[in-house]
Amino acid sequence: VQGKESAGVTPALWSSRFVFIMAAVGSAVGLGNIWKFPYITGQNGGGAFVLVYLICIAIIGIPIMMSEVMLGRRGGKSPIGTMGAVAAAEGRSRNWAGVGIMATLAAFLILSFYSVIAGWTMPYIVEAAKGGFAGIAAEDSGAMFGGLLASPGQLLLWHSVFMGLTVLVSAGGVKHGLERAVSWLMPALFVLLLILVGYAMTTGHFGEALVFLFRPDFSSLTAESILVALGHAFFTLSLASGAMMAYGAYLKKDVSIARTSFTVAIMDVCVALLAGLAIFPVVFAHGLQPGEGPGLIFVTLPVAFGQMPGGGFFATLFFVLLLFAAWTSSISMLESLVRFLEEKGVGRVKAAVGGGLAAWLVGITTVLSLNLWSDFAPLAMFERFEGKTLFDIYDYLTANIMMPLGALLTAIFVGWVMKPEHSAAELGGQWHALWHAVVRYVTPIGVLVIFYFNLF
Ligand code: LEU
Repeated sequence: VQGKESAGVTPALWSSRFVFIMAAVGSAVGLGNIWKFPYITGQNGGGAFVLVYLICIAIIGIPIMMSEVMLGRRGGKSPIGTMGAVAAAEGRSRNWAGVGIMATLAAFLILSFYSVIAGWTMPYIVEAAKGGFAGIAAEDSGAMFGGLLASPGQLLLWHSVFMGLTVLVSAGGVKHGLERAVSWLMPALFVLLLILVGYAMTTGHFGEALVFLFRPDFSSLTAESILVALGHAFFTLSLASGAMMAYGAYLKKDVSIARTSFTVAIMDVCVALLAGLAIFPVVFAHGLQPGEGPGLIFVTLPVAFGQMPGGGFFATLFFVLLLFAAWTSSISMLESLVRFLEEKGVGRVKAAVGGGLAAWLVGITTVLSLNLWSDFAPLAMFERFEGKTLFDIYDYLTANIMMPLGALLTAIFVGWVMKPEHSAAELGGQWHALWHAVVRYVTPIGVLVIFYFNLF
């Protein structure tokens, strides 16, 4: 299966385990940790949701990450090519490529709206650099964010810039730009989050935030919150989107997939929890709503920066780092499609530009659903989608349906279709038995149960 015979594609392997970890962490750590995790935690009532999310990461996310990296390395192709090739090598139908197709599609849809949200960081960088947050009140911060959303022109501009940046790196080959960028970016982001948490401790509401995040109140937990937590475990680890499978294809044989996956998942979770600890004290200190929604960090953080000594500097740095974190994630979302097109004989530059352009076009519908189309709820005939705009629908469809479904099929494939000797050859002895039992039983049953309670 190792053949790299596909038309004109000669992927260079990551130069070390460290570099793969950096690329994988770069993909995993992004808006999902800093933008999405706090706001969905706020919407889903805090502690119990966080606990379910952590459980999902541990018993479903990590085993699926191991599976995807393993499949990617074994197949050595785009996720679509890999799934087809590995299935064929097992003597099974090439239709398993469908799992790769769904992952590529999910990544494409996510990229389309991810770019719009990532674009928000840029006007915030400008504003922070101008000192615009100094002493800002919560209402004014809310109004500033509202003003941005109300302007389709601004959103479109920043969405275009961000997609351009994504295509730029993708066209040059991921390995090239990524290796150096991510190795200083992640530590810097970490330090900055620690500084923010340090500030949050001075608000006098840190204890309240700790209780909110870590004391589970199961009465606030609904079947839908559990599905959101599960979906987010995949989203935040870049699973079921082809990203880890595509990056796994560039991984050297002698690297331990299990250890690497643990490292990536732990770093990802730490960033999310730090973001939560930085944000919720500010939310409580200023009487903001935890359930505020997608604007949560964009409304709360300027208030925090505005009161901090040196806040203008830290705010600028923070939004720059958030932009970079989103960038290293968006690159990975484009990768499965670009690799697939390359295998079909399209040149890398053309593939990146074409894929990026298509995602950009779809992204325009997200731009509009934040303003001109904010009342347009195309699936309102289904109760679940009442009041959901196109942006909400893309988010729901990818995180809550396509990703869990993709992960379920991946688990079935590695647990039941692939011969255990073959997965053992990639994963090594120590972890294999435990991993195999988990992907055979725990992951599929877990996902099915959560789906069941959401449908009925
Ligand atoms: N893991 C990324 C994030 O948390 C998203 C993924 C779909 C690439 O931002």
